[in-house]
Amino acid sequence: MPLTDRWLALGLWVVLSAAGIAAARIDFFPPAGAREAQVADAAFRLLMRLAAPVFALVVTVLVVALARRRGHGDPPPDAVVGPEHPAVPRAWFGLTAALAAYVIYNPGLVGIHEMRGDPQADVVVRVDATSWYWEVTYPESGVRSREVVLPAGRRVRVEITSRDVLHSFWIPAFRTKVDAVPGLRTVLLVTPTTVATSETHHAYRLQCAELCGTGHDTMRATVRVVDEATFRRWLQEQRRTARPGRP
Ligand SMILES: [Cu+2]
Repeated sequence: MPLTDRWLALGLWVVLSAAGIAAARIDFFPPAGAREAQVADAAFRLLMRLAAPVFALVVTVLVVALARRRGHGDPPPDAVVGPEHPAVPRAWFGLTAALAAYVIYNPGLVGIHEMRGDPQADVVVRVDATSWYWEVTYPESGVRSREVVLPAGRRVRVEITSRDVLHSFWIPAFRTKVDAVPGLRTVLLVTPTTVATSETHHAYRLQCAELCGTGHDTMRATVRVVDEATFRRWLQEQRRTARPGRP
């Protein structure tokens, strides 16, 4: 390849890589309302920064091949089949394999440990999915509700199941999502960080994220993250006003 083409290719790669790395700073997501959401967003940004130079190199090679290395007609009988420089594909394979191994470790294993490594929780919430609504129970206080009320700054263990078909528990502000499976109690550990409600931001809603029938899109519930004193008062209030058989 002529020297000018090499410089052009290098320049294109640098510009595309820089654009990809800069794009990782854009706020793609709704506000992160939980410690786990911050971990997920940091993982996304790290993966984007690592992937940008790799993808930029693929695009650069493609552009150079199309613009400068096109042949005309049939290839000559003595055409070289295979790489011009055998060290290049070997280095490419080694580098991308090393990157893949690294991202399995971080943010893969490191991120899972940060999100789920500590099984301790301050509050337990049970969520039962039925086509097409959610029922929320606070077993420590015997309260049942149709909205999810959580204390900010406390680690919450959400135990999820379904009474009929597969559903999925998803609060966009928390990022993480867990299937509601009939016969199983799946677990989501989350630490809400910000006082907010469905009225202040639409990302604070419990939304089914598994296609479950004609009412799937309407299968949502209000989410309210409140300070701990308000949470305790709400539990007491619910207990006082609860009637047998009333959800
Ligand atoms: Cu659904």
